Amino acid sequence: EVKLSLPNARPYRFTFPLATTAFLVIDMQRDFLDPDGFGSILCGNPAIFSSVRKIVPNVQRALEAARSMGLYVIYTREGHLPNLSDLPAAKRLRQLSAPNGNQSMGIGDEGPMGKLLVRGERGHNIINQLKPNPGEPIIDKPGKGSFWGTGFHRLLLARGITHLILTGVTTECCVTSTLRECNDRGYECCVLSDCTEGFDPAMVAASLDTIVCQKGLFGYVGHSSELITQAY
Ligand code: TIU
Repeated sequence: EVKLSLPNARPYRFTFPLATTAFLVIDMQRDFLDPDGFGSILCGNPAIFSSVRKIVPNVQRALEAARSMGLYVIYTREGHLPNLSDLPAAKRLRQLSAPNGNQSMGIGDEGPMGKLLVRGERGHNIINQLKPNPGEPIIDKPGKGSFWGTGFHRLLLARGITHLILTGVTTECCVTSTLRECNDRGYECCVLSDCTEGFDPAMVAASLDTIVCQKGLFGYVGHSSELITQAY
């Protein structure tokens, strides 16, 4: 069995078997990365919002390394059915915004890239810079975590996945929700710190610190440079 590692990960070296590690690209959708997407409208702060874009080249490089190593690449997208039958009120009512006193907008409302966070709309799709390769699975999820209402767990079990390397947005929301859900199900997880971002720098930092607290309460935090070094 071939094992690789990220020696300088927090809280200590992350070792992963090549054959049973998945590389996750979480919610790198126009709705979270484009200035007129759901995330921008929700976040309401163009300066902070634009910081999520800076991880795109890092995720591109890490993804290419993962593919060249033969890691199992899995994408996720957050979004809802066009009739919103999978959108609970508890989510709909908490994901609204009214920037600059404008009319409040939420999931399912018509935005510049189609209905916000709705499957099949332009805003819902993965950004062009990170297009999935043919055959790479895309998990469409109605929640922040990747397990509820999806075939994600089945996919991991069918492949015998034991370890996951996580990238994507946002750190404080969908990335840590998925990581914690994976941790409860027995998966070893490592987030790449330069390949994740969020809508609040303090929350991003606290989210990453919480993963590694108590000698790795939820998992590891590593850097893409160490993954890339091993790939070539
Ligand atoms: N992908 C993801 O994190 N979805 C969110 O709703 N993020 C927020 O920060 N709200």
